[in-house]
Amino acid sequence: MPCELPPLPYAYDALEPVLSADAMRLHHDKHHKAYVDKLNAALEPYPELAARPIEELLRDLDLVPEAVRQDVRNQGGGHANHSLYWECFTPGGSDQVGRRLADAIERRFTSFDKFKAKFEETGVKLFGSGWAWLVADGQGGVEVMGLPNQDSPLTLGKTPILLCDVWEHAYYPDYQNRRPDWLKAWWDIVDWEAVSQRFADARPSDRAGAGADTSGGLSSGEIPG
Ligand code: MN3
Repeated sequence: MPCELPPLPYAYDALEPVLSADAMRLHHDKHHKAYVDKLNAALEPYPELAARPIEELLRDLDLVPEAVRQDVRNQGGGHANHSLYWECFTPGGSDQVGRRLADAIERRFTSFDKFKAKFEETGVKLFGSGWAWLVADGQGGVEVMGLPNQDSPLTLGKTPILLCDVWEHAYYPDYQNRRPDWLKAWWDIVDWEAVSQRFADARPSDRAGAGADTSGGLSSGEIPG
């Protein structure tokens, strides 16, 4: 059962002026679709893998056959990440941060403004292509992470609840080389109601503690490959 490109949950021009209709069309119809097509091609010889949700394969990446593991990581990650990404936005944004999530953010970052600064800094400093993430840590808390390429926090036992694309294709059409401007502007379209719901739905993870003794933090390159 091949993966399908999910339709955008709003019109192409619904996120203007933060993201232009042209940029959205290119990003969704070309870039996201390319990940879907390449994932389907890679999984064609593996119908039993193709039948499983991509999030499940990313969570159990070390169990995916080696011959196709890198494709699941890159193309499958690209598909899963973008699918969630579109769900992070709503026209005009929503500032309805749920109580539990607001508390978790304050516990971790002391204030919402400091969280935003940390998130922006993570996105700006990420070298090359990748994503900035807000994740549920599986123990009732949240963390900000920067991961390269299409690597997913699912592979690290975390539940992604918000992500910002800092690949050049995500912001060059509207912001050219000004990545910091993109990271400041994108807050205006974030759907905090949806993000809060994802945090409420995040299950405790039996793997969240694994590896915590190595750094206690989240740097890139911890994903088994
Ligand atoms: Mn992208």
